[in-house]
Amino acid sequence: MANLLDVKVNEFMAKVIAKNPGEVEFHQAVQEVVETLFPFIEENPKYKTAKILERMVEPERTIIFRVPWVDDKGEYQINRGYRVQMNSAIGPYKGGIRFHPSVNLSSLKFLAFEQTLKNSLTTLPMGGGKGGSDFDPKGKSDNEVMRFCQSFMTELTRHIGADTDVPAGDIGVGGREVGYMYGQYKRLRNEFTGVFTGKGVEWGGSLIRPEATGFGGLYFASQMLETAGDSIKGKTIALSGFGNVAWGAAQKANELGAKVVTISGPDGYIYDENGISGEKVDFMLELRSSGQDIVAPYAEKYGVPFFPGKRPWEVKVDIAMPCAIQNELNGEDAQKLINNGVKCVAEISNMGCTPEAIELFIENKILYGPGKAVNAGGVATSGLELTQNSIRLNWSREEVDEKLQTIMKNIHATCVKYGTEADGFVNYVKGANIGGFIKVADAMIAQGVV
Ligand code: 2IT
Repeated sequence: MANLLDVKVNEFMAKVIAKNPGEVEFHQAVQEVVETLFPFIEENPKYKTAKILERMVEPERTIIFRVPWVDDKGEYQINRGYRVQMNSAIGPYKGGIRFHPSVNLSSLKFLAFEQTLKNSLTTLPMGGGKGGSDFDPKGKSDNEVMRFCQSFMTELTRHIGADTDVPAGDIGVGGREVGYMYGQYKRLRNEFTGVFTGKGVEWGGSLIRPEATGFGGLYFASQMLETAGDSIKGKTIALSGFGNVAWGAAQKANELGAKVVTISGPDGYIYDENGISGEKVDFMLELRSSGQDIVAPYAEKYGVPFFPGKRPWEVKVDIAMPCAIQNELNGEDAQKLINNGVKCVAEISNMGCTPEAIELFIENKILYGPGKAVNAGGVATSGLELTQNSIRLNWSREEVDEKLQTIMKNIHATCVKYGTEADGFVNYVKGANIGGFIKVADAMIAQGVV
């Protein structure tokens, strides 16, 4: 049976690869999902008859456009903008906008594909989408960022809407960029609507949204440990990245009694054995607003070691939490973590671990939570922002946080429901993929050939 399934997965993937040549990140994301879903689909042939997977790997719509702008020297710059509208079976397309030099059609298709399952896991009515540009915010002035965002939104405006497609932030897109894009949308459409999430709290944003991805990741990791009869209290944590996600994660880790010992940037990582807490967490915001994309100044300021060009996965910790970008933790890193006795790997970045790393974690029965479950608190809180926009009310921090905690608990329970194996080990990859798939698939069947 296993062999026959392998053959079927390979046949399916051969078609995906032939139809989407060179889109390696997209192939990777689809492969992971297909591997865990095929056995489930064999048992539930209605999904096969309706060709749900074949439809899900084809975006409903992909928009690619020119983004021209003028830099501070008066020179013309041309970037490429994208919006992948992947799946609207259960709600308007929903997903972030990423500004990063690595952005291309492949990375956005992988993100939009993951987003579809992730959004379904949140239980809120949101379809899947993702967008962005190869624009590199590093070293750009505020005015350059604004001109770029306005140009990007001038085209994107005609493709989005509060009931059509609702973008948000992602790597390289924070409150400032959301503000510039929302402002331009509003100007062009003459509408003040919940067309974007991650808005400022004064103009329709939700409390906790900036912290939500990191908070949710910690809530999820807590659940993983508790289910395994352990607790997050007193654990040491390696975080990668130092942006919005790592910042929220560090705050909640401290609140829950854990100790964060690393953060990282493209330049290397810092190791703070006393723990990154208090004003050191706030310093992460300063690092980010410098626009230099480096973490080394933390080491200078607090007199701790900096490891240039290295990733934090060589440090002995109980919990590893990738918070930066796809494929930031590979097989070699996974082996180092395992040798050092890691107990839990909770991926807060999207597809942070390579397939080799995931295989090693699962083989060694390490608690491994995939991004689409662990980081779903971000988009879930976006969903809560949209609800607040619709009812024209703002909820308190406590109200939002309580809802976020309930959502993360439910996602965890869904993973346990569909991912628990015969020996009691929870395969969270399987649990998240099947749990996210069912609602989307059933909606697609109900809506006919769409
Ligand atoms: O990857 C993600 O889930 C996000 N960047 C957040 C998307 C959203 O719509 O809040």
